[in-house]
Parts: sequence; structure tokens; C-alpha cells
Amino acid sequence: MIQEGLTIHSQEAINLEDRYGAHNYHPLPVVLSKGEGVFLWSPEGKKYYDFLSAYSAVNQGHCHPKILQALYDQAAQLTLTSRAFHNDVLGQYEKYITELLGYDKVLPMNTGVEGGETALKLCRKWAYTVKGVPENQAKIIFVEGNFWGRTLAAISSSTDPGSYKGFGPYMPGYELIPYNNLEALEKALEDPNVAGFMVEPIQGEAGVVVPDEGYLKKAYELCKAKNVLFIADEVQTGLARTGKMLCCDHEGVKPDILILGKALSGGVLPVSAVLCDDEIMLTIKPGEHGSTYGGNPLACRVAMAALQVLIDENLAEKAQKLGVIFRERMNKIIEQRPDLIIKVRGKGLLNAIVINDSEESPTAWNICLNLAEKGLLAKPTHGNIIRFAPPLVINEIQLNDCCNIIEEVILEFQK
Ligand code: IF1
Repeated sequence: MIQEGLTIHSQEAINLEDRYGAHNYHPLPVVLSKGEGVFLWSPEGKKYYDFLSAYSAVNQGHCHPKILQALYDQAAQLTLTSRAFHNDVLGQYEKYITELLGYDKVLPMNTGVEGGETALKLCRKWAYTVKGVPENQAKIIFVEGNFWGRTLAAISSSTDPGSYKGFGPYMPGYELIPYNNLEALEKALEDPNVAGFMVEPIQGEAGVVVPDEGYLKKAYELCKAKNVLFIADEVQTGLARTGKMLCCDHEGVKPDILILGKALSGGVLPVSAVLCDDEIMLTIKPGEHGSTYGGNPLACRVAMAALQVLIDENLAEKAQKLGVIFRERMNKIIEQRPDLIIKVRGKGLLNAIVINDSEESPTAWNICLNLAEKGLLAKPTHGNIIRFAPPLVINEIQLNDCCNIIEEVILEFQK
């Protein structure tokens, strides 16, 4: 049933996007018009479990009432002043998030990639003004398989031609090493001009690639030994997703620079943040960085509510517990269909199954079409990997219901 005036038929929505929108995505043939908690509905009222969570931006569930209330209240009061003036919310938010995560200061931005750009500017500035790297000689080390957004600086570090091909020339001062390889990192750190090492604690886009136990801790120590900044991109892994407030918490690593985004607003509007201590943060002087919407009162109020929900609802602990159940269920399915699924991997409620087929094969896509038909939304990444990441507010009954759907689709699937 279409709610007249409020929405349009699915096919009409698809047609309008095709005719008037850039073709920079290849979405599943699913149209959504309502979200609540772990559920999404099409305009026609078809109900889905959301197992993508907008790539971990709605950890708190769709349209969380407490986050929406913060939005409504602030929106009626003041939404944006620019940073040409102070506002009465920004300082409260800055105090809240820096005390919560244990850093001297935060630089508020909007999207995750802006967070990455900001972190790299801070890292380079620190290298020139504190470490003493010669001007314009700073090097940043990235790992193969990284993904931190779509800007020219971000794709310059990519090893995925789908991200960088056709957009050169690329940002200089980058060095790439294999992920989860400490020897390669140790070697790269020999260069005295290295300013920073930027890494995802678990690689999301690459297909939920979990490094060996101890990799993050040892990588951090190698960086410290060479006075190199350890920069953690927790845009996707942070904020309770992997079973801890931050994925780095699993190994007791406190990044020199921490990048957050996505669930920092609970999916309500773009909010990102870069946190670090004064020695790094104060290398950027007034007028050297910022953005129109960075630190706007609406985003700050929403972000405080989004963070508070993570704490009040113990979402990290829930993700940890339900993640174990989920992977156990997936492994039982794999025992029955080893021809189709190679493995399940992940931490907390950031997981993925690896399909026993080439990246070019349509198998993962077709499995996702069948899952959608049965009311569960997920999407392949890199062709043969299906990421499963429900909102962290999912309960055990719902999780098992979703595992039943996945089991049904996998057991009956024929390539
Ligand atoms: C799209 C991928 C995921 C990220 C990490 C920074 C950013 C992202 C670890 C940039 C963003 C998003 C981008 C989004 C789809 C999604 C994605 F498939 F593209 F790669 F999650 F894996 N660091 N990831 O994952 O944050 O600027 O987007 O706010 O491009 O469609 P952003």
C-alpha cells in the first residue's frame, strides 16, 4: 500500500534516479521508504531486516527516537552558524567526546573522508613543525586494500583500480605496504621522513579483513619507536560495531590520531571527527583548516545523543555477544555448503562470508537478490564477499531469525 503524498511506487523511484541521477552506483533493485530499528520497508510495505546498516552508519538502528529527539529539538533552535562565531553546543560536544574517548581535543568535520583528509593534514603539519621532517617531504604509509573514501587524496592511496583508475594524477608522498605484515611496516619505517601510518583496524571495503591478533599493537609499537603517528581509521569499525567502543580497544591500542564518522550521528546526518592530543592538534592554526558545516550545533547535539545511545544500550557488549552467535550459525551453514561458502570472518557485528567463486561471478549478487526476496538486505563487496552488519540494536531472536533466512537461501542456492 502506497502512502499517497508521502512516497511513490518503487519502480517510479528507480526510473527517476536513472533518468535524473548520476550513475555512480549499482544498487540492488530495492527501494526503501521507511526505517525503524533493524527494519526497513519499501514504499509498497515489504519489510526487510537491514544487514548492511548503511555501511555501519546506523549502529543505533534506523530513526532512533532519542537521536531524532535531539535533532528535532536543536533544529527548532539553531542549525548552523558557521565557525565565524561560537555557538553554545560545540564546546559541550567537544568536552563530551574528548573525555569519553580520552583525547585532548577534537576537530569536527562532516564526512568520513573529510576526517581522513583532516588526519593527514594534521599528520603532515606535525611532521614539519614537531618531528622536523623537511618541508614537503613527509611520507604517509598506507596498506594495500585500504578504503577511506572517494576524494583524490583518498583514491591516491587505493590499490583498487575501480577506485583510482581514470582519476590521476595522484597525491605524492604516499607509500603502500601489505596489510597485516609487520616486517613490511618495519622496513618502511626506516625512512626518517615517514610522518604517519594510516590503517583500518579491520578492513571494511576490502571485505571485512581481520588482521592477526597482535598486529595492531605491534604496528603501534613500531611506529612509536620511530616517532611516527599511528592513525586509526575507525569510520566503519568504530562506535561499538566490532564489540568494543573502538576496534583498537581489542588490543589496548590508543591511536595518536583517531578518525570517526558514520555512526557518530546514528545515520541521521553526516558527522565525522578527528581526535588527538595537543602536540598534534595545535599544529593547525586558525584559518588553516575547517568546513562550513564542521561542528554545527545540529550535528553536535545529534552526535552527543548518538554516542549516549551506544553507552546507555550497551551496544558494544551486545555486538560482542551476538557476533559470536552469528559466526557460530554461519559456520554451521558452511559445514552444509562448503561448495558455496569458504568462510565467515569478522569481529562483533562486522562480519562477512567469502563465496567460493571468482570476484567476477554473479553468485554473491544473486545470493543477495535471494536474501532480499526473503526479507534480508545485504550487498556484496569486491564481487565474492557478502558483508553482514546489522544495526547493533538487533536482539537475539531477530538475529537467529536472520540466520534462518541466510541458511534457507544458502542451502537452496544453486549456482
Ligand atoms: C560509498 C565502501 C564501506 C570507510 C572507511 C572512510 C570512509 C569509509 C573505513 C569514508 C566509507 C563507505 C563509502 C560508501 C560505502 C561505504 C563503504 F563500500 F565504499 F567502501 F563502508 F566499505 N573510512 N565507506 O568505510 O567515509 O566519506 O563515505 O563518509 O562510497 O558508497 P565517507
